[in-house]
Amino acid sequence: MFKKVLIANRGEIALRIVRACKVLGIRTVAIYSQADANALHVAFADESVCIGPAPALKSYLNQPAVLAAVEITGADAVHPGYGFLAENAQFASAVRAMGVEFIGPSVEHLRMFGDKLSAKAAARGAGLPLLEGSPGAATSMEDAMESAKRTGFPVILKAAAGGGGKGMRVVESEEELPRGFNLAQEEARVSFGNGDVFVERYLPSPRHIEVQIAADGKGGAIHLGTRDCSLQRRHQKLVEEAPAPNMSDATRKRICDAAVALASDVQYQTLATVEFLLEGDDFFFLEVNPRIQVEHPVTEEVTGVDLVEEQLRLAAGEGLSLTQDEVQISGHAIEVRVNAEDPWRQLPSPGPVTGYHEPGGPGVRVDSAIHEHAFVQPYYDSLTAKLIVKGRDRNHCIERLLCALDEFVVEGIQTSIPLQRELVDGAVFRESRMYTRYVDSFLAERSGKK
Ligand code: MV4
Repeated sequence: MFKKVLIANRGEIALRIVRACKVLGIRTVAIYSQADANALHVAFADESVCIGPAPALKSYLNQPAVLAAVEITGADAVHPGYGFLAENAQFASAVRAMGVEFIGPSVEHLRMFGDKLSAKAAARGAGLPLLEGSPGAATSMEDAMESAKRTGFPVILKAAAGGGGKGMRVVESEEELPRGFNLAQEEARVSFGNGDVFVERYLPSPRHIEVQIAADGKGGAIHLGTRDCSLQRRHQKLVEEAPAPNMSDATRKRICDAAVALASDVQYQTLATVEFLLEGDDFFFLEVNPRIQVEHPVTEEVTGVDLVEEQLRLAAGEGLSLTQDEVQISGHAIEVRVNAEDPWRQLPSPGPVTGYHEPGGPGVRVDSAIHEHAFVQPYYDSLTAKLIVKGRDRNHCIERLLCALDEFVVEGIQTSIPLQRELVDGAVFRESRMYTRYVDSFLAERSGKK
């Protein structure tokens, strides 16, 4: 096992990684920007190094500064968390070139899954169901039109280098295609420096279902069940749960087997999430997230597996700690992301926290990076804490969650909690009828009523 892990991240995930390392007897190094000198992840790590000024480009995304911190602290592994440099193949390669382990997939797999077209090709190779569309990048407007007509409208145009919704455009008809194609291509070029765009059949109201997998790099792979992340706004997830509700056992088995087949086929190593769109009993491969995800705790709560520990062991070459038969899903877990934002307008709400009380009681877990004297920085993502609640079944979990949300006090800044409380208390969520555009329609209806 590693002796000293440098955590190339901040906030709740940095703290989560510190905790997993401590349990395994690994020393931890925090890196921090000048704005984060008083942050909790710095306080709880064994060592810390300031790597630059507040803006992420000058600190957490500044590769030479992060690599210098690795060098001077003598860390033998780097955990990138999520976001920042977690899926950066160049960074992973630079870390490994120093003889230090990057706790994540190989550079080859980061490249494979960083490009949506090569990810789809890998999924096709492993026999996963895909949405019809262009065979590769649409090289011209004519090419895109030909694929769209063959697929049938509506179609969606997606940037090959995209992800998280950037560079996507829905096109309803032939007439709209030229404009949509040019806009998508331009947005892809500006955002990613790669204008490749592909065509896919558009599903108007699918569910977003994902499967957690863990793999040993030698073709051995297991899944840790499903999550439903359909409650999103502007591609930011608001509520996630495990297992995905309202799915037949047969569909659940097929989707989990598909995710394992892909991981096994490409000889993947470490953790990943395989994302799908689900419509009725049909599911379609979307993309692979080759990292620990924000919503990993709901899977931990229903499987009893510490995913960050598992990730550390896999990176150290120790292999999987359990077999597929040993993965047992029990009960239900829901996570609410506590974002520092105006819940109705989704505008960031940074500033000093003046009062803070975390909920408690059975089945309640809070992964947080704030406290009653914290300052929420304006420079970074607005995620400040995650409330994860477990119950014996979904209804029990919802009741516990509502109590916990009512107890959760954060003063001085606005949080997303009031919106999430209304969402999880509503009939659509209670009856597991969520779909990807549901939050938008909920908000449109709500503002109409006021
Ligand atoms: C789609 C889709 C409908 N049809 N692809 C959004 C993020 C990126 N991972 C893919 N996304 C979508 N791809 C086809 N062919 C709808 C979405 C989508 C979405 C997916 C999951 C959760 C929320 C979403 C919100 C808007 C659009």
